[in-house]
Formats: sequence, C-alpha cells, structure tokens
Amino acid sequence: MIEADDFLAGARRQGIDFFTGVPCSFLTPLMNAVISDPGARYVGATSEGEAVAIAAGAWLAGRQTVVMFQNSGLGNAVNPLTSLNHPFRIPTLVIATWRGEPGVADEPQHELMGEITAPLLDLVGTRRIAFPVSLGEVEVSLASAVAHMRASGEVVAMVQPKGALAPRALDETRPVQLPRVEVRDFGGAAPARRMELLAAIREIVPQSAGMIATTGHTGRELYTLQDHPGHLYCVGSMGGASAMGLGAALNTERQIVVLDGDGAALMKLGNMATIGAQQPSGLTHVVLDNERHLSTGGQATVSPGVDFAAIASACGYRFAARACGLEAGVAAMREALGAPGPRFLHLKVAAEQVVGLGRPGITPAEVARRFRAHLGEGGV
Ligand SMILES: Cc1ncc(C[n+]2csc(CCOP(=O)(O)OP(=O)(O)O)c2C)c(N)n1
Repeated sequence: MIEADDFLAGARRQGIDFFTGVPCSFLTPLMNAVISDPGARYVGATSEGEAVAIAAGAWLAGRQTVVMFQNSGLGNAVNPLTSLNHPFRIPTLVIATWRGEPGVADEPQHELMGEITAPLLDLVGTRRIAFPVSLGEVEVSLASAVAHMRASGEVVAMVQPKGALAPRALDETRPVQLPRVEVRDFGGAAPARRMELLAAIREIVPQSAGMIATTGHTGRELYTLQDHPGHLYCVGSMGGASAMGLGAALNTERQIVVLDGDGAALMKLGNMATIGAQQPSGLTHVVLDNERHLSTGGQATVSPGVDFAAIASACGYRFAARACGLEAGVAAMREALGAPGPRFLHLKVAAEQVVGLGRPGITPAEVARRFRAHLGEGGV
C-alpha cells in the first residue's frame, strides 16, 4: 500500500502537471490528493472518453497528463484512445482501477471487465506498467512511464488493484455558479455554405489562435481552405473536439476555436457542462449545424429540436448566440471573439457536400506536434 500524496509528489517530480478523470472508489485517495492540491490541476469529466480528450488538449498545450478512471469506463475511453491518442501519437498516463479482479470478490457488473481490463488495454495500444505497491517503486514506475511517453508518444497504462492506496481525505472547494447569460440571436436568412463560413471565420480568428476542427468533412474543408500550424484536423474521436479545446484553452494564453458538428456535439453533450464549469476564458465553441451527419451520407440528426445556445447558457458559457447565414454568422463570430469566454455559437449551415475536398497531406502525429509548437509559443 502506498500514500496517494507520495504518488502525486512522484508524478509531479516527473513533470506530470495535469490530471483529469472520473471517480472510482478505488481511486478516491489519489483523486482526493489531486483535487486537494492547489498546485495540481484537476478537471472532473462527465465521461472517461471526455477525460481522454481533455488530456489530449492539455498535452497539445504543453502539459504532461494523467487520466484516471474506473475500469468500467475503459469502454467509454476506447474510442479516443484508438482514434485520437493513437493516430496523433498523443501520450497520457492512464490509471484504470481493477474492479472485478479475478479471485477478488466484487459486484457482478465488474466480473467481465475485470477479466479483460489488462488485455483490452494492450489491444488498444497502451504500454502497461505495474502500479507501484511500495514507496520505493513509485519513482521508478513513474520515471519509466514518463520516459516511455516522451520517447514514443504512446499511452502508458497502470491497472490499480484494490487496496493499493491508503485512505486520504478530500479538501474540495465547490465551483461558484455564475449567473446565466442571455442567448443573443443574430437572425439571418438562408443557411450559409459551410466552407464559405469557415473561410470568413478563418479571416476573423487571429493567426496566433489554435483551431480544432471536428471529424468528418469540417476538418477537410478547413484544410482545403488553408493549412496552418495552428490547425488541428480531428480524424476520429467524434465528439471529442470540444473537450480537446477545453484541455488546450485551460493551458494556453492563445485563443482556441473549436469547429464542431451537430452530430459530434450531440454525441458528447456532457462536454458542454464541463466547459461551463471550468470557464476557459479563451475558448470559442462553434457548432456548425447542418442538421445532418453529412460526412457519412447526410442522415438526419436530431438537431432541429435542439437549442444548443440555450444549453450553452444553461451550462455556464459566458457568451451564447445563434445565427443563420453568412453575414449573421460573421457578425456573431466577431462579437463572440470580443467577449469573455467560454463563448458558444450555434451557426446553421447548408447540408451541402463539397466536391473535390482535400485530405491532410501530413500525418496526424505531425499535425499534433506542429500544433503543440504553435501553442507553445504562447503557452503559460
Ligand atoms: C464514434 C464514431 N461514430 C461514428 C463515426 C462515423 N462518422 C464520421 S463523421 C460522422 C458524422 C458527423 O456528423 P456531424 O458532426 O454533424 O458533422 P457533418 O458530418 O455533418 O459534417 C460520423 C457518424 C465516427 N467517426 N466515430
């Protein structure tokens, strides 16, 4: 058994400076230690997949990260681990608890995941390192985890068994709830063509900013318009762009603009609650709503019935607006960028396929490193 504060101190000595996750009773001591430490940044996520994407964003802004969760939530994390961390070679240290460890009495819902936790972590490409069980092992395990992450860009995973950590009390300050902002309606006429709106947004957003474009055709349209070191084109992790934007915005002085889709935003709606709670002042979250999963053939989403800007306001964003059409969208974007964040824009766009779209000619791993260097010039 080790003390959570010793593990945390060891992690900090190795340069790990950003923590996110979803609780598990086995993790309580470590989570309590991280949350209680004013020098360690902890972001509580609404799902394990969101936590993985937040950590990826924090890494893009120069941090070394830990994502911790119950192994039950490993399923929720598989998508970003395989389609975000792997292609972009974005490392993190995953600490997954071992509920349902074979031979240890536990609840029925943990039985199967307990059996497959280690093989599943191996299957999704993580490098497994044993969770330290004595003080002497803490430094060695963490040093080898960080060395491997730095050298390979791979995710390192530790499976934390029952009773590995001594109990630790929680000293938590509850977040302040800010008054809700009124949703601004910029009106407008026919929905804009997305690529024209993207071009206009690109002109307004400072070149120093980071722009994260959601998976599917949005990223390809942005790339076709212009390639830029401050662009990150998501190739997977559907729904993860806003969580990546949050992780980045919390760790850079630069403006971060997330170009989201309606389908993607709906897939991970919990991200908006975390953004509202964390109040990243430099984040602008734009949902380009074509009411379709356009990239996969134009199947309808349920977005016509969803008031995204009202949700953003209800989650605590400091600016929330909706607009339809190019002119109204541009006016809303200009206004948003001048307001304190987090800011949210719901922009209706036409469901129109662009013919002859390019695909990024550089690898995701190169895109990620270029983006990290770009933000690094303005990091905190
Ligand atoms: C987890 C996951 N599920 C499904 C897909 C397949 N997929 C790729 S893009 C896309 C549609 C995204 O819809 P939206 O965010 O509205 O953007 P649009 O396609 O309209 O540009 C889907 C379903 C995926 N990449 N990942």
